[in-house]
Amino acid sequence: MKAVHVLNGPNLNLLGAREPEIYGAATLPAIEARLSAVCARHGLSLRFRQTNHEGDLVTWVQEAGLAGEPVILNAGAYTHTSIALQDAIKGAKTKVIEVHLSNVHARERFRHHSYISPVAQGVIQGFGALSYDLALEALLVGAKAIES
Ligand code: CA2
Repeated sequence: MKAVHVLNGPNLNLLGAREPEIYGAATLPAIEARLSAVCARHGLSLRFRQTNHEGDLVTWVQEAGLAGEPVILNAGAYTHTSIALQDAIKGAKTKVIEVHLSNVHARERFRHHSYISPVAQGVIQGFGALSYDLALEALLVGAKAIES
């Protein structure tokens, strides 16, 4: 693994600016900085991106798949709606960890269903910004287990 892709969906650019009681106070650049430092320590590069457009996420998942690189994905509200994203993950045949800041099962019913979960390696949610760190840790531990 050379790079880790962290892909963020719609409205996550607002992180830290609104609804801190649900999503916490950390901003997306702060999360990126933390993950980037961890990746650097492991000789990996980090591709950290956010978009408000579903098709961008599809394209970026495809890119990661072609490169054979793992993805940490917070698809935001597209988690609950996007068959296109599920298809992209299935086709990419690369490791995808689904993350959420909030515990979606403790929220509205429409957030309980995820199109990502059935095709993800695992799901980490409810730990605020720490969900991203835990997902990266899972990838790194997983990669080490394969090496040894
Ligand atoms: O908990 C998560 O990480 C979510 O993926 C966040 C999505 C939501 O639709 C999912 O159900 C769960 C929403 C992201 C919106 O982010 C905002 C951040 C700050 C202020 C407003 C929106």
